[in-house]
Amino acid sequence: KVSEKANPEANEATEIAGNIIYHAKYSPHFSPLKFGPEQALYATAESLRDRLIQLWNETYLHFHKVDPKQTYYLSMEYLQGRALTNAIGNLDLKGPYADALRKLGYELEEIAEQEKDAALGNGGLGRLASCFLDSMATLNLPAWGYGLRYRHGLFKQLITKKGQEEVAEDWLEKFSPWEIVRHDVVFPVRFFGHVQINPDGSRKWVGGDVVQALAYDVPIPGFKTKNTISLRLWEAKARAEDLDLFQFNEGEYELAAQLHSRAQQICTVLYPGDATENGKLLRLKQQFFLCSASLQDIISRFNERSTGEGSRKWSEFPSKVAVQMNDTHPTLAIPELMRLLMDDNGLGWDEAWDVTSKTVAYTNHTVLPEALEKWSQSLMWKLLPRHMEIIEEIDKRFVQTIRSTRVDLEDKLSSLSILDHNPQKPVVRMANLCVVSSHTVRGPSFKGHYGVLLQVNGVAQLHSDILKDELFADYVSIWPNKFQNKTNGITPRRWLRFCSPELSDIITKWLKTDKWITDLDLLTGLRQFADNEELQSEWASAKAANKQRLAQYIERVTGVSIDTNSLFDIQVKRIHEYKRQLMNILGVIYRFKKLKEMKPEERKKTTPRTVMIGGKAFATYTNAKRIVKLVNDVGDVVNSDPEVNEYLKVVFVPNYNVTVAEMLIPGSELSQHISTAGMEASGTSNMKFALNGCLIIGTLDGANVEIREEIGEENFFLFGATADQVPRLRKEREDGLFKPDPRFEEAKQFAKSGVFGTYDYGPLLDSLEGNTGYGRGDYFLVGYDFASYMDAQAKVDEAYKDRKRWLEMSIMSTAGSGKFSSDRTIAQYAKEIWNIEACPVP
Ligand code: DL6
Repeated sequence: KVSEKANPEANEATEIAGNIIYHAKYSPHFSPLKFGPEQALYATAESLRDRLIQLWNETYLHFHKVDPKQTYYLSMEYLQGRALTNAIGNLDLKGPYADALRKLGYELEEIAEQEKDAALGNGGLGRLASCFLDSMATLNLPAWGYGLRYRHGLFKQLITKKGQEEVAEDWLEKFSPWEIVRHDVVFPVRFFGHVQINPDGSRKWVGGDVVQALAYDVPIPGFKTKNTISLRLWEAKARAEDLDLFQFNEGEYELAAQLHSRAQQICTVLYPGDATENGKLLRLKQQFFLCSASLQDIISRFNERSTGEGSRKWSEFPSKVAVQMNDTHPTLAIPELMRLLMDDNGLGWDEAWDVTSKTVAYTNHTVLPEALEKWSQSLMWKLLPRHMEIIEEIDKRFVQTIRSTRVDLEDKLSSLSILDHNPQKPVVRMANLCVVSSHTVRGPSFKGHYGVLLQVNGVAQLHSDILKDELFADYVSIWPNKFQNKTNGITPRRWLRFCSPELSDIITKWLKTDKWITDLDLLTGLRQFADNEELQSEWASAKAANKQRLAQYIERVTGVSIDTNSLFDIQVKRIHEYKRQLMNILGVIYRFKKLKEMKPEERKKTTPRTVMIGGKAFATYTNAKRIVKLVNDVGDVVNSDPEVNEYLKVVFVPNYNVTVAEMLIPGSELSQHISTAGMEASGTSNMKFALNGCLIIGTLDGANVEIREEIGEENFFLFGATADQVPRLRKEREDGLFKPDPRFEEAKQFAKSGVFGTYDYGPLLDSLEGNTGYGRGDYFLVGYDFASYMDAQAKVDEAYKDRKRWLEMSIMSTAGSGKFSSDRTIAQYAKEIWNIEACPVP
């Protein structure tokens, strides 16, 4: 007792332990007689949730009182991962929580391991949204995230003899201790129906199905601040009266509950297959559901914060609300806001348009044609008839303006307009709708300066340049100032401080401050010590510990034992042909062949490597699934080859998600970011790896360009064509002028030879030649880049032999990563797009 009095941390630990016991005892979810690791997780999480709710309430009340302009981030994806370690870290309670759990017989890490990932996303776009929330809270910005509460997320990836198999993921199997169901926040969302014209000429959308959007709030704590914001996830529910009791009592159970079942489908999975009309309809419903519920909520908050002197003027709306559309998935926010303003609140077209276009901003995350959304006009008329009227009107007015002001663009109108009237397949082009509707706003920006807010952005400099020069070039000629760049970023809390505490402590020790956690540019202070042997030795021990932890994990989940002295080479991201995992595995195949051909004493001189590849292939993407299968087949053969497996191991890491990334990235030494130049918008895993002192082998694509600038070209293994060479090279490939490197041919022949089993890899490998891929052979230029890729890999092998030089490069990678903090990205969005200011809770 005496020592506890003298030590406030011990006091806090005792209090927390009591609180955990309280939750374990009174939890309605578990028997009070058992306190296993799972109960301990839920009780610990609930004890933290109490604190978060307190902070969240204070934040909400403070925002309500100050009434600042707020940002609302609309995203179909969030990859939150686990929340326990993050919440404990952000609240700066690691010591007390670890002590409290120890008193109860557990280690904090063991309990954290019990938590399931909240994986409501697919890839970089979703994880970016989650990093942004962390930064918004940390920077004390008045902001909200809005998304959908998918019951099963994307899918869980199983690796079997057949390759990838998908099973439903169940993050809500028990329940999520983090979410707070808000029975007081419910909005109706309509689908189908028709437009009714009232006697005064106004229009109203009526009939159809109405489902309820029910809010679940996930508190998002900032790092060492009281500010705790909200990720509001919507769930779809039918009303009780929608159950047809008459039919039910007639025994027609399915018919009776059809509205319930249709409502339930909306939040079942992320990205349901869209090959069928039903699938397309469901995806469109999901997008509209997110937009409609969120906007109704935003409008009700705008009205709730009215000053009391009568209702607010709608013209004030853009000075209180910024809506950020994360890619085109939430584009329906535009016609929905117009509808709510005109049909429900009586604004005229011009006034509603002025408000809407000053409120919305759009981030583009891809130039891939198949990912640029287009919705069939007939489907839109069926599901959202009033919105189609509005979109037609936006398009008509845009076309009229161009015709009257820019005759030179007449022949471009068919591609610039929002509606594509191609008689075979009339569609709505969502990116065009976003660009036309997001206005350049002139207004007072930070600190009273008169600024211009530019409302369409790309996510890395190269990508934003491509948007301006190619994808949106004609729009740029109309609105030269509408487009800008916001290079992506990652949160340094989750992606260094919490996932690699050893390396973080070393950084803090050498910088003599932990302020780098919120001011990442301070990492440049490490440059002066990069060749210091003492730092290098500490750095090497931290890396070795992380490699050890990773090796144990790999053995546990795959059964493959890996050598911690080998070079850990990792490529983890969605499996896609443009990301070129196929080039990676062909390089491995070539390496394997050469190792087999070597004499034992020659092999001993090579650099031993463990190549790890992970990522999910979309369920209907055949070539991506073939790549997964190939990596696994190669792994089976290589890892069991007694001549070679001392020098090469190949592991496919199953079910890649945020938690797996937190294990892989700190233990990495080399990571591959090898997309065809011009195709990866940014990439964010490249930033996470570099921050963790991992060297990059990569092309000049996406954010690689800026990473290389920051960390120094001598610390980056560069290869491959540049974005401006790609069109010419594709043409040469098409015209049969391409002369393949013999190594490329050898690797392909070996892959086809049957060494890796009986699966027919012909169709996959044929996509690297002939007339396949995107209609032309080797669209992603694997063949062209293979030679320089293999040369760069040879340099990696040599560099790894010089341990001192390698460690110096590793330290320089971390030291140059300051720019890639999502705090920097979000501060730029706040200032240059949203015009919002920090609102710290006192
Ligand atoms: O901006 C986040 C993230 C980028 O880092 C990736 O480069 C980009 O591929 C991804 N984009 C998407 C959108 N759809 N596709 N493809 O996920 O955004």
